[in-house]
Amino acid sequence: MSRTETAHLSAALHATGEALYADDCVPPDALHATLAIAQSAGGRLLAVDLRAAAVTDGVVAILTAADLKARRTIGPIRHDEPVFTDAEVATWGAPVALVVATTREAAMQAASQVVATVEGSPLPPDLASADDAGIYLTDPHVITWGDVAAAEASAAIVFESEVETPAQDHFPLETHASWASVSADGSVHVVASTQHPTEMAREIAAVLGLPEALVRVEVPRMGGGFGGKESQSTPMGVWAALAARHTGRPVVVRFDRRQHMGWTGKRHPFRARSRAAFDATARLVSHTVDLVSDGGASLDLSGPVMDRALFHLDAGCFTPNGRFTGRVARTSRPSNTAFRGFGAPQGLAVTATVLQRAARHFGLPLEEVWRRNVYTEGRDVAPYGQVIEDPRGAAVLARVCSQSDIEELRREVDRFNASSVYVKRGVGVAVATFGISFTNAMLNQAGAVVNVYTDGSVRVHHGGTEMGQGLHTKVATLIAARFGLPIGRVIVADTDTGIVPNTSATAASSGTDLNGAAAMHAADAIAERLATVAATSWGVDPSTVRFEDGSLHSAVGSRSFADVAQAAWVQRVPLSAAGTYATPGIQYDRVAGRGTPFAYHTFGAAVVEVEVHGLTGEHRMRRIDIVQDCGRSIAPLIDRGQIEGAFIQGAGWLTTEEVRYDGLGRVTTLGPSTYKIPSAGDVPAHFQVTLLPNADAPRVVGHSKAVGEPPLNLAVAVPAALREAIGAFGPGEPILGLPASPERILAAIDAVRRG
Ligand code: MTE
Ligand code: LUZ
Ligand code: MOS
Repeated sequence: MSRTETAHLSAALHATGEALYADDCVPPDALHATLAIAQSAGGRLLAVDLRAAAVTDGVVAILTAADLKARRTIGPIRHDEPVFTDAEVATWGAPVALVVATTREAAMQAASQVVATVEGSPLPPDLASADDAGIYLTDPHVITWGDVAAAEASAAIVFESEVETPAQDHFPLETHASWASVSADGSVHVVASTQHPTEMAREIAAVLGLPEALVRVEVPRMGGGFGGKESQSTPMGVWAALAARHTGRPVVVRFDRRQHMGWTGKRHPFRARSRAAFDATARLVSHTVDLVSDGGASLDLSGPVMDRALFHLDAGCFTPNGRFTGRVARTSRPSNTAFRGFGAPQGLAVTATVLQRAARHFGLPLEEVWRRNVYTEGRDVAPYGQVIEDPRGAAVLARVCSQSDIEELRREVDRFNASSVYVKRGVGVAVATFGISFTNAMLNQAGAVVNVYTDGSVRVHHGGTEMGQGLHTKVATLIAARFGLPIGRVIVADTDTGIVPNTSATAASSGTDLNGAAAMHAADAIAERLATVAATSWGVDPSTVRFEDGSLHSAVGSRSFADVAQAAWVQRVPLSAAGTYATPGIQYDRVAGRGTPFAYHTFGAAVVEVEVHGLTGEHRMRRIDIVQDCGRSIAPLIDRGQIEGAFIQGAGWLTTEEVRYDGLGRVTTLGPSTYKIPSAGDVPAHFQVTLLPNADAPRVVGHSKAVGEPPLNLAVAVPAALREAIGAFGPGEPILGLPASPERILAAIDAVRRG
């Protein structure tokens, strides 16, 4: 199986702007719907006055809670989100009505005329006040192991730290959008921008009171999801379907950037209180951490996000004793949700900060402290009891240190800092060990259908969605290689719950692992049949038939793939197959805090050099080096793109991106003028990404490893580098608030100078 550098199958369409997204194919007779919100951050809804809105030009219908005839609430885990608010207003964006009109402008105009009367007071507006008031969405999840008291008693040093990590907007270029139409037989067809078409279909069926089999959700492609469309696209489809049934016409619901940013959830802010004990050799001997996250108004996916944060508090480091607890606070903010990394970056950020304190205390380079602590053979049991198989943290770290020539880099930085008064440089290092699998074991399953046509072309349907990450390209690459065909002969169809049902979200970086394996099972079944057809014609054993260069080969001859497909059809041998996959060997007991939640782990390491301006607090990255374990990469170009994109997205989270809320929990950063995601100019000229060589992962499809989220975690190297640079301004310990805005960097420099 040869692997060439396949580009993203949609690369040309993306570049020319010809790629089609959900709302590019809205029928011309479609109506436009938009939400009317309570215009209040919380309390009890007493009345909704629709009179002015109803007489606005172009308005066709206005739907409210009174129009709900079956289930009235939705939500990915707990059904605690009203489709339309009829009692508690929990957050600013609470929807009280859906205004349907002939144009988007008319709908927006009318929606602004809806008047809701709300009485009472909102929930706490932020994590700290909710925690103080004891308002939570979950019970604590606790993982304890070993003997903390004994470990601390014999430790060389114990650090107490408080670490807060901020929110982050997903900022997909394509905002939320779905449109729906209803046929005469009552069946519902939805075209949606969602990572989870099955959940959307299920919730539409429940809210409309229909059998799931009558609801079909299709996903063409997304202009980015980043987790923001794992659960929070679902209501878009529900609203569109309700309105389509009510009016008998296709209806499109889309959020503009202000609505998207103002009304939808972000990455969860976290607060951590940590007690970390090290022995005299700078090895962690115990770690006790209390995590609280800001869940926002409803539960959404906050439970599993907290679980993943707890699982990644180990930072891929062997910690013999400890206690991790996590609890989700309830606030008036829009419900926070999945975001690339899914809690893991928040967990890693805590322990990475602690390791850096240890490095400073022991006078060791940060990479040396990582080296002494990462899982290695024999020091390889995670806090949750799983043995980390084939740990590669030390390998990626060693490679990235030599790739970046870190010793020389540190010498140069020291020389520079010795002669530069107002500008200082720093080097940051991080290792990211990321567990692959949904932590809820049942979600780790997938399905696919493969059709071979008599001309030898192949069409693949699988349950995953394409959001730019290259999933379809990877699946096409796998199937093409299985059949020995050029990738151009394999078409991956748009995702469709009518063809592959009961899917999981395309999330947890497992899209290729799960759907690729399911598609391979289907392809294997067809390949065996084709091999038998060809082998019979040659009088050889089918197991000796090879698929290569567009043909089937044996010791006695070759026939083209198309020729064999045609012969199979003539012999009435089926050319279609369905395949499924379920990850073996995973389970987790949440009460015991023990199990094997992950199929395997991925490993990455980064070295970053930054420069900080002491008068303005501005900084820039000068160099980034990354080594990432992608197993045997299925598509190296795509993996490289994922690593670069994820790292820069993580750097944005920790530096320039700052979601602001007012005292009611309302988002005030509603567009790119006030919310700064990184752009091409923020990427340094030296940005070197290497895939760990000879890294086959034997039990994963194509012997590859997942890549979508893990490298985002490596961005914790950026604040590490900033702290080193800030530390060069004076004698004090650098303590840096996040995101590391110029104001926070200046404050940290000030404190360091004062000692
Ligand atoms: N890459 C692009 N271009 N756009 C995205 O929205 N989402 C990320 C990652 N890479 C995303 C992306 C997230 S949050 C996940 S979980 C994975 O892609 C999902 O896809 P995969 O499982 O196929 O890797
Ligand atoms: N979604 C989910 C996820 O439901 N469970 C997970 O473990 C997960 N991990 C990463 C991203 N999304
Ligand atoms: Mo990604 S946060 O798992 O959608």
